[in-house]
Amino acid sequence: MTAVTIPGLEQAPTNHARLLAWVQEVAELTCPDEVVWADGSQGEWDRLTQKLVDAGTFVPLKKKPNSFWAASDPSDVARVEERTYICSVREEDAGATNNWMDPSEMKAIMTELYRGCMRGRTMYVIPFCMGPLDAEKPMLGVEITDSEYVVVSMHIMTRMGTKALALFGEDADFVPALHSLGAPLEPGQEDVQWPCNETKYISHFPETREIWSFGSGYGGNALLGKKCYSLRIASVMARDEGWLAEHMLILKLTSPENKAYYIAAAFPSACGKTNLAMLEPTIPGWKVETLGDDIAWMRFGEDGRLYAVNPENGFFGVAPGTDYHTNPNAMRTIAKGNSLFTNVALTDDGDVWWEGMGEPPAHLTSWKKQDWTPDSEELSSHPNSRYCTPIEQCDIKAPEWDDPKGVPISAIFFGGRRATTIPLVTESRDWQHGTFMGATLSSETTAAAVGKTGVVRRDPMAMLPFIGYNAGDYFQHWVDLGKRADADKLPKIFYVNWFRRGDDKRFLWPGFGENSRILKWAIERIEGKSAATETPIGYIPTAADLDLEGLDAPVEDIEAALEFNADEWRAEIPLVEEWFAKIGDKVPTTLRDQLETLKQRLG
Ligand code: SAT
Ligand code: MN
Repeated sequence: MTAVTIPGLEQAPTNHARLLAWVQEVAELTCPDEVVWADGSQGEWDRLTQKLVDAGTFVPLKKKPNSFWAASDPSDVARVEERTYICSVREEDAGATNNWMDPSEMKAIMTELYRGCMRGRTMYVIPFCMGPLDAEKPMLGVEITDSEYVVVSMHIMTRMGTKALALFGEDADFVPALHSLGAPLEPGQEDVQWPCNETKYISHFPETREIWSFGSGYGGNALLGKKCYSLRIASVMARDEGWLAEHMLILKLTSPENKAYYIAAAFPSACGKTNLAMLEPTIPGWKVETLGDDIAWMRFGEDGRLYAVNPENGFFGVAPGTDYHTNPNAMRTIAKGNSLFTNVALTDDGDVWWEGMGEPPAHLTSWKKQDWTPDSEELSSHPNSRYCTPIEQCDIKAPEWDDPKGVPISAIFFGGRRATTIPLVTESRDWQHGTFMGATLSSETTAAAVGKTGVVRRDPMAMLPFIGYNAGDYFQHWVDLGKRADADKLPKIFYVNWFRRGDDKRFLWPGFGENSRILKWAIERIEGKSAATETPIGYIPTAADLDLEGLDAPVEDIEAALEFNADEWRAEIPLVEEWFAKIGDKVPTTLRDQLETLKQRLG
């Protein structure tokens, strides 16, 4: 076979043989017009954002420097969980919570989809590094994509381009991540503003650490360093190497005595994780700084504590609901510009707007590119619309956010969105009990994934769509880590629910900045300074145990939010049993014992 010549293919800025061979192979399969190696430079950003403006995909914002508005195809707005596959060699290694297909079968199907799929487009090769570039073992990847939107988003969300490629040498290990919109252009064919394909596959090959994505341009399906690498593939690496890759924010909490604590917290998508990561405490003297809003990689340090690193370089936050009241720090971060906004509304004077920002302007262009007025029946912004902005320009980033050592975690919070049953906060008895809380975590579904919203589903460790292997084995991994570690060096685990409702359906807890009161109580528990009552489900504070000074909420509501209700919990047991039955034989004995203990305590 003679090698095809594709402009740019020969100009590779690396001698890395495996990378070169893979790029050649993909180019020959997908047939792009040219190949471009992304360098991550300002010039590249300017060139590609201009190209997207010319194509009608981006509208430059007049009110925010170097920022752009994009509206996707109305069908391509969220992660597609039913099209997301874990293609392990053995089906049982994907487990009951993942879609599975045999790797060679999937590769055969997708190879045919990829054949010629980049015709008429440019193929970009994006070397990237998840986590700090100066890590002892930098976590490298290369995304090949035919989407300029993906390249510029990767500029924000990852460390990429020349500085990442410098770490590859001639033989460094990397995760190959192939992405195509699946929208080839015939000669003369005019492009659409958001190319994508009705057929979508988001496939992961855990044994060979590969990612193949086709048909979608949406963040979680297309920015392959994010959920695909940093959670699905990294969770498999973490299992094999004895660490944790988790769907968690990382925040630094400093007390009035100037003592710093680091907290990691897992919530399902669109449950206020970004808001908590950037919280402004309402209690005097306490300070929050942020290290990350979505993903934490946690490894044991030499001192036996768990240290967390954020693999990402930007925030990809849900826009609706974000404003100067709920998340002033996110607002200040995006106000600096250098940001992308997808599926929010565009104002007539060239700014962005979304539901939750207060009084709407008299006229907007909606995310569907239609005229919108306050009388319109539809929302101006898609509920899963997003801002994408660099961590670097967040005023409250902790100075150590980029430290390759990571930060020692004192507490882990698991949270969900539940109208009933789950108290505002519960402290676990120990790591294994905390693992049980995490493994049985539940939440009402949100708009972050395609499908019905508001349905209660189990979302273990907020990782349901992100565990790259069998969920039972994943629980076992958590149990084993706890057994291996020195118990008093492990983070304390808490279960929170900001979303409990009263009989009249109103929220019982005001949330947002007031959540600092719960963080404070948790830290004081760790310090042995605050009280709690033991209940069958763990330790729960009374309203009197919390610092509620200056809180504008009726104390009866707080008590109702904190209530342990035995009847509600008895009703929860069959749901947990059903969940464990779904996971099957691999549910760890330790967790089955936890369930038995709970049943006995409930009587
Ligand atoms: O999947 S994304 O990372 O695009 C957003 C989310 O669901 O958290
Ligand atoms: Mn997330």
